[in-house]
Amino acid sequence: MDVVLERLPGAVACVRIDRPEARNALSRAVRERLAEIFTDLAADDGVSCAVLTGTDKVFAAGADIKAMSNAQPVDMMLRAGERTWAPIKDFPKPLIAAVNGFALGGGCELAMHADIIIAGEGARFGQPEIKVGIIPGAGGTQRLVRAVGKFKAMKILLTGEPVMARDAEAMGLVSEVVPDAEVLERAIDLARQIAALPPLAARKIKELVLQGSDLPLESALVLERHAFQLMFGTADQKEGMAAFLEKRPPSFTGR
Ligand code: DAK
Repeated sequence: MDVVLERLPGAVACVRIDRPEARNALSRAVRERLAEIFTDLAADDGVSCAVLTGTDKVFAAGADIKAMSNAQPVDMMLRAGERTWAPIKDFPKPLIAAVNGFALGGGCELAMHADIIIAGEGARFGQPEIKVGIIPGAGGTQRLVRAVGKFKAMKILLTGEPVMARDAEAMGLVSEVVPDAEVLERAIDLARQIAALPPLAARKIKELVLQGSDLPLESALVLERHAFQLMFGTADQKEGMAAFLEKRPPSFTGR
């Protein structure tokens, strides 16, 4: 199995890409399995937050170059790679990427599909597509510039050179850097912390941050206002506020 799904206590799922012999290159089989898993997790009421990780040496070295090297434009159109990325792009629950080692090309783009990125000190992020004569194909030219700004993004995209975790953190591409051996544990702890909070509020926050950042501010603020009002129809809002006022821990139900 190139992709392993583990359901963990605390409403957390851990998805691990495990194809070390090809540095976790995102073959069609890997992408189809990821798509299947994220479609299932989206519908699974027992999962409130997911962690996506690789091996201790590599998160993912990008799309499978061997499978693309002789392709023609029509082949790429017919493969419709975007189909397999869609369930990750549209995953409605918080997603944390736990990155050790290389996150290159499609691997860096995959990490950027997450909401939070925890990286090991030895992690490296890069978009080396230009070195093999192509450009990023899963949002690299768009998500990277939104994350780090034009001048950092251009340097990474135009040189193809990777950046180390600490530099990635400084430019806003990484949420937190921890020692390599602690990456997965930290990501799972964080996932449990988030999963213990009202899941409907978490989903709305994710939806608003992602949709709102591409809208004019006034339209985004209207979306936020409506979602804020909607929260008052949830049992978790009543419970959260009652628990605060009664000075007791809340017991959220996800309703
Ligand atoms: N694809 C296929 N095989 C790969 C691979 C890759 N991306 N990366 C590594 N491998 C394979 C190597 O070919 C080698 O295979 P064998 O020779 O043993 O058969 C094996 O993994 C070990 O690789 P290395 O010997 O190179 O291992 P090292 O530890 O020395 O180096 C490395 C690790 C990750 C630094 C290095 O392997 C590397 O630079 N890999 C290539 C990184 C890269 O250029 N990535 C960008 C690929 S292009 C799309 C969406 C997205 C994309 C495309 C389309 N659509 C929605 C349509 C994305 C494109 C890309 O990502």
